[in-house]
Amino acid sequence: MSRHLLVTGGAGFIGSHFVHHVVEHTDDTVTVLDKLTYAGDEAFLDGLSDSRVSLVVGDVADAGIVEDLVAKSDAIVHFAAESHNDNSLSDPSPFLRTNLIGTFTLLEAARRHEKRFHHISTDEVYGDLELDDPERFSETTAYNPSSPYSATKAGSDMLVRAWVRSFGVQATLSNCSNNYGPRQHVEKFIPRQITNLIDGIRPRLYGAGQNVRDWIHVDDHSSAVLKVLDEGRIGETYLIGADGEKSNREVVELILEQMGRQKGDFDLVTDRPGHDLRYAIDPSRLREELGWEPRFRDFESGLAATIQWYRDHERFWRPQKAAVEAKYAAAGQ
Ligand code: NAD
Ligand code: TDX
Repeated sequence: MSRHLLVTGGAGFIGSHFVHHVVEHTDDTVTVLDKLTYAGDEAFLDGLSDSRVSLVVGDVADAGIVEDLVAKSDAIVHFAAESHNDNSLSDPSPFLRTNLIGTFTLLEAARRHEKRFHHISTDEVYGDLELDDPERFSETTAYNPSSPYSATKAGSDMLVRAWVRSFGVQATLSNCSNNYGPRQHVEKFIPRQITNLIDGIRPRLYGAGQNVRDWIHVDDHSSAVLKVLDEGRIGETYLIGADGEKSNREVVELILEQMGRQKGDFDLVTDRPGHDLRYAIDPSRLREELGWEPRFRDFESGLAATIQWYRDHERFWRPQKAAVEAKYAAAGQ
C-alpha cells in the first residue's frame, strides 16, 4: 500500500537523494517541507512528477505549518537540520533553533496525530575515536558530542528517545557516517576541494590532514533509511555505515590524482577547533537484523562520478562558491 511521506529537509543534499530514491523504489507520495536555507535548492527536486512530490517552503520549527502537514501524512522522515560543523562554531544559534526546537515541534505533532517518525542523525553524537582504536561506534556507544552541531544533533536524538518512552511515539533513529555524492554543498570537505581544483585553487587540509572519516555514498544512506522506515523496530537506533574509513589526506590525494594533479599539491591550514579525530561505524545491526547492504562499495569510482557531477553542474554551486571561500579565508582556512 502506498504511503504519504512528509520529508523535512528534502531539498537539501541527503534529503533530496532520499526523495528521488523513494519515487524510484516505492509507490509513495511525498511532501517536502524545507525552509530553503543557503543549503536547500528547489532544483534538487527537478525531474520529479508533481503527482508524486510537492514542496512546501517553511520552517520545521513553525508549529502551525508542521501541524497541518503532519496531520496529512502517514509518516515523517526528518532530515532538516543545520548541518555544517564550521558554521556551528561561528554562530551556533540557528543550530539550536532548527535541530532542537524543530525536532521538538515535529515530535509534538507526531505525538498528537499518532504518526510514524524516523529521525536522521549522525555518528558525530558519539564524539571521536583514537586513530588506532580497534573499536568502532555501535548503538551502545556513549554519547559524547564535541561541536555545537553535534551537541544539537545529540540533543535531538535524546528528544526522540524520550518521546518514544514517555509518550509512545512510533519512532526510529539512524546515525550515519560522512556522506559523499552529487549535490553536496561546496562548504563541505569533498565538494570544496573538487571545486577549488576546478578554480585552480589548491585543496586545503585542516591541521595535519590525519583525521579519519568513514565515507558512505549518499544513495546507500537513502536505501538504509528506507529499510529502517519499513522494517526497523520502534524505539531502536540503527547505525549506517559502509566500511569506508579514509584519512582526509588520502581523500585529497585521490581527488588530486583523479583531477590530473600531483599528489602533494595541497596546503595544510588552520585546524578546526575541537576537531574530531576519527569516526568509524560498526553497521552490524543494520546488516544482520534488516539485511541491508551498501551498493556503492568502490569509493574511487563513486568519487570519480562525483567529480564529474561538479564539472557538469557548475550552475548549482558557482553562485555560493566565492562567499564560502571568503568565510574560510577569514578563518585562516
Ligand atoms: P544540508 O545542509 O545539505 O541540507 C539541510 C536541508 O534542511 C536544506 O535543504 C535546508 O534548506 C533544510 N533546512 C534547514 N533548516 C531548516 C528549517 N528550519 N526548516 C526546514 N528546513 C530546513 O544537510 P545534509 O548534509 O543533507 O544533512 C541532512 C541530514 O542528515 C541532517 O539531519 C544531518 O545532520 C544528517 N547527516 C548528514 C551527514 C553528512 O555527511 N552530510 C551524515 C550523517 C547525518
Ligand atoms: O576544507 C576543509 N578541509 C578539511 O580538512 C573542510 C571543509 C573540511 N576538512 C576536514 C574536516 C573533517 O575532518 O574534512 C573532514 C570532513 O569535513 P566536513 O565535510 O565538514 O564534515 P564533518 O565535519 O566530518 O561532518 C560531516 O559528517 C557528519 C557532515 O557535515 C555532518 O553533517 C555529518 O553529521
